[in-house]
Amino acid sequence: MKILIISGFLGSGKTTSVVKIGKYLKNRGYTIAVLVNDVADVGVDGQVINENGLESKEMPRGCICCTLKYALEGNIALIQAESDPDILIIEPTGVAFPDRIKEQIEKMDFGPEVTMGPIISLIDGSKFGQIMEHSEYAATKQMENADLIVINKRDLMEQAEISAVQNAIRNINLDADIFSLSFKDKDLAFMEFMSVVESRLGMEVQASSAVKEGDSDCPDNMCAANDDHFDHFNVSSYADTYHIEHTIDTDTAITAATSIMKDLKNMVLALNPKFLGHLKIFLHTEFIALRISVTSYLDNPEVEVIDTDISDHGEFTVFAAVTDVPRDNLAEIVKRSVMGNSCQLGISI
Ligand SMILES: Nc1nc2c(ncn2[C@@H]2O[C@H](COP(=O)(O)OP(=O)(O)OP(=O)(O)O)[C@@H](O)[C@H]2O)c(=O)[nH]1
Ligand SMILES: [Mg+2]
Repeated sequence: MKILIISGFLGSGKTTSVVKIGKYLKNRGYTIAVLVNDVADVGVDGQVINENGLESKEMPRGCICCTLKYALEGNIALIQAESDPDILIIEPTGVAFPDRIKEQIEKMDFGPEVTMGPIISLIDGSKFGQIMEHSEYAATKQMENADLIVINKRDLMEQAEISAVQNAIRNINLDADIFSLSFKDKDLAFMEFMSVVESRLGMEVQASSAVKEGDSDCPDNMCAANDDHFDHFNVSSYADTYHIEHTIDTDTAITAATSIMKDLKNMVLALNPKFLGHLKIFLHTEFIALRISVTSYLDNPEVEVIDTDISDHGEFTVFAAVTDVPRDNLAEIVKRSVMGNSCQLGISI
């Protein structure tokens, strides 16, 4: 089993890339499992990944690079015992440091059958300036120890901007292969990227000792996490799941999720007009599965309908992880946006 870590700040496109990379590798004949870690009490990404036809296990409530390292060990052992896939893709939280995770896994005793593949770090190229301005030290750390760095969301960038971000990243990491991609769209560059990923997955058996004990220069206190607050990016998080007590049609589901997201974004803006992070809603009913995301003060809510065969009772999860807003306020505005809109749209939860 090879382990592929796909890291990157909140909203950089990790889950989107996990789905795309996972499906690609599955089509190439590899067996795949995904382990996904969300910062808040309730996860969203595991549901999105499952709906896209990949096996995933979710680890909510904390961060696998600090508070959840023992749970990480237990989950990898379980996956090894249960399905022992060719490739285990790990999506850490957006506030995790990938070299810490790699270092911890290498200290765990899974035997020679478990080896590390490359660390992939994503950055939302269209928000590179804002992210570096807010959290240069932590964002730099996420890119420093990556083997492959992807400037994602190329579709939102001009060529000159891509080149400038490439140069800035080259100054941070002299050795990594740097790609600019759009994981969301069909993109020829994705095939080139995947051929490098596949060849790295093949050769990493020898390279797996690259991070040795004590190599990580990320001090323990940088990963301090209390009450869903992650100090190094000053990110707080809150999430909750709501059951819909009756059947709702597809239009009502989309309208409800979009209105909740619009209100939530406006309420976050009122508390922090320059917020970064990720507001996301995952909703499914017996007719539809969809997710909506906002990854900063600059974004408009984006609805993505997921092509799925799974038909289930109505339920949705609202997740918020943003910079410089206290967790209590986040909890309150998530509840207010959900209650206000459900009531207005006649949805009982
Ligand atoms: N325009 C554009 N949007 C993208 C691209 N990749 C991802 N997105 C969008 O960015 C938002 C966040 O994507 P996710 O894949 O959920 O990001 P993430 O890094 O997994 O987020 P967290 O797990 O919450 O940290 C979603 O709305 C995606 O559709 C891309 O290449 N271009
Ligand atoms: Mg994700």
